[in-house]
Amino acid sequence: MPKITNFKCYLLLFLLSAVLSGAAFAQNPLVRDQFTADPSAMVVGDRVYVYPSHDIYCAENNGRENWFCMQDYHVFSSENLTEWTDHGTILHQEDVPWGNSTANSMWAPDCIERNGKYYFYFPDHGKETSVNGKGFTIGVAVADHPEGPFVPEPQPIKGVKGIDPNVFIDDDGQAYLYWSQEHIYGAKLKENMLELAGDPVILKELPQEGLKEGPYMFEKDGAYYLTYPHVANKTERLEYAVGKSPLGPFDFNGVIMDESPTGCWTNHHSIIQFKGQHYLFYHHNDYSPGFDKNRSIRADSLFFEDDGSIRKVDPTLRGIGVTQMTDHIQMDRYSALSKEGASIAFLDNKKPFKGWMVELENGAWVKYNRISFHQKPQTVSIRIMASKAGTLALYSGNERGPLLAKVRVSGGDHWEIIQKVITDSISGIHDIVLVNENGGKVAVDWVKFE
Ligand code: FUB
Repeated sequence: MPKITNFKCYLLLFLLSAVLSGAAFAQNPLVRDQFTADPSAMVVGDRVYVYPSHDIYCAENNGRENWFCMQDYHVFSSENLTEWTDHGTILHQEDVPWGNSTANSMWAPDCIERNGKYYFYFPDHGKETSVNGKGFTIGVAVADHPEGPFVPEPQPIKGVKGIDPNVFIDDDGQAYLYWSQEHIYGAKLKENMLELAGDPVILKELPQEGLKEGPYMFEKDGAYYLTYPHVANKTERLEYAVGKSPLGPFDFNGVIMDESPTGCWTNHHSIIQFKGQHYLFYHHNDYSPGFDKNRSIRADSLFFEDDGSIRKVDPTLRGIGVTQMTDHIQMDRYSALSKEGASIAFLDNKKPFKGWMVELENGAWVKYNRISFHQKPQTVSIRIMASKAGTLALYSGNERGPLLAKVRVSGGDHWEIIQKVITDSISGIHDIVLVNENGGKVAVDWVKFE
């Protein structure tokens, strides 16, 4: 019988607990086994919780083909921004007492904590409204914990018609609800977080032309940032306006993220500060390039200039967080790629959730940054497929070294896992670069150290 070492035991237990708790390993997109959109991120202590919409595919959704179809919400959390745990369904359309249980309209939500309770705001159609009309209103479900269970209130919030709720609590304790319906609206909330405390106002200093939706408010250094997706040209891009109070007036200040390079018509975001760094959560349609109502949530770091303006965020595949050396390091979620001879493709076009590979022509390279070598690795394994025999070089830092391993591939167009002994000692946090040094085209799935 093979001897099971302590290390193997821990690894088995870790993998088992990851499978049981629904852990997902990050890079972009963050969630890798289902469609997710409209991420609303919230920091609770040492963890980040993300409340996205949950897109599914319905061939004909309530008579409207190829439209959004969302029946429930999951919540995901992480303490390292790398491993995300799926806590499962927190609210289903059938559980909303006032909602139309077949509307498939559980659009973009938000969640906020107040006095130890978690208030989850979500749009839905009421029982009486036409599901394809402008019948959206906004409800609240309340929980004692960020992962639920959430209990929906018997009625939606009075005086609110629209979608995309966002709640912000100012330093003086006053809470505000924002939402959209042709315009972006804002209103004070009562202390109970369940009722409006005053009439809604239209936040009208925003661009007049083109759809605006998905408001997200935050405060930094006394400035109130009203951020929102806006169709300035063909599809939504993320913009922001700044004011001196939560209900404005606001001045348009710029673009946070340009239109999606993957052709996703919508974008929808949230911004948090976690352990001293700001992050932008948003979505593209990574797993569904041909149908942009099946989206995937992502995150990238966000930076402010000295004058308080937001530096535009370029969407990356690498995303955020530090990757452990013992994880499958998905090189196709690269931090840098050679300009020529390198490309990304699905492993299986018919099964997108299997993920991607990076294809490297002779001389091309791929770099992956921020890997934690928490123990000195002895070996590296690479899952690879090569058209013909050749050699790849794996470096730490950049393509000039130090060299970690030379990997000889046999060719023959089949996937193989090649294990090599590491030639240099490495510890701490490092980047790695894989270079196709000679031979034909290779496809690389992942790299892993032990
Ligand atoms: O997810 C459905 C809708 O698409 C959201 O409510 C909008 O913000 C857009 O992302």
